[in-house]
Amino acid sequence: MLSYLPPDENFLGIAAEHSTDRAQIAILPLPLERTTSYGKGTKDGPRAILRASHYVEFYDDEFDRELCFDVGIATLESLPLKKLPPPEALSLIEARTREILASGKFCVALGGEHTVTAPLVRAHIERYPDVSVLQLDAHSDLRDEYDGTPLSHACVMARVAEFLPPDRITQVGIRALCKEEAAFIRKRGVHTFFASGIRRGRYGDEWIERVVETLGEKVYLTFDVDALDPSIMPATGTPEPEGLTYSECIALVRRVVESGRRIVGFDVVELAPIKRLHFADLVAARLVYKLLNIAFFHERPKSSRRSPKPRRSSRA
Ligand SMILES: [Mn+2]
Repeated sequence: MLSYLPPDENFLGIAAEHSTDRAQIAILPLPLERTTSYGKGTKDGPRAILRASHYVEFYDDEFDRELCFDVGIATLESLPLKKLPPPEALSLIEARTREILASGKFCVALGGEHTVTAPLVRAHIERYPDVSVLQLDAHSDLRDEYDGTPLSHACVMARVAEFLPPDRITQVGIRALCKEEAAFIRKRGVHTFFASGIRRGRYGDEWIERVVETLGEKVYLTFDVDALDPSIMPATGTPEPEGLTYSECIALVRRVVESGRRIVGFDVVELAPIKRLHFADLVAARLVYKLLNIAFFHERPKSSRRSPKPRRSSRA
């Protein structure tokens, strides 16, 4: 049984009729923070995104629609991850994700540290065995262990590569990794698009096409907000210069869908909100809604609605 957050706490602040059982989209807040290495605060990420989302417009000009009313977006209560030992916390995430997918909903997880992605991918593989993983990130996260634990956020893709063939992982925006991770990429066939390579033309002008070609028909997207340049996304544990622009990320994800591939679920992780720097929270909230608009590109709006949409007043 899934329980949902009320309109004053849910994603976008939408009325109950569009944000409960009938919704096609489920937002799952995962405030996990165990192994942050530098800046702290990822446990506050989901709440900051939900709060900022109340200032994101329902309407998207590119798609000319209000997706939240066309398909519905329900926000689940946060999982009680704080008191559990890490392996149990990850099992709980996997079980809840399975439950969401079994109910026929599209799952969007909000981190929290990147560690949450392993159980999310595992649950999606069960439903979509041939899924590819597209990882937008500054860090390749392929270390075997970090700070003495294999369950660190810095190891999450190494954990994923234990149950998903490494050549079904595509990483974009990478600009910080160790020698062993570089060797892992070469030997195991991970598709890695380095930020330096994108900027220096290593993949040609059509680098987005090169990325998309590596993906299968179904794609799980894991978006570590540190993929973005720190100028637009400073609110993350380990910000790295020479990041991607917001527009580049959107263009890439859009191209995935335009190429006929399907995004089957995604997460946005590693937001560590900075007090009085609320623009970064809003960037993350807008990103989530934009990614949803892109992922539901092919879903036709309903021809009629049962009742008038609730409207928020002013946005000024
Ligand atoms: Mn990461």
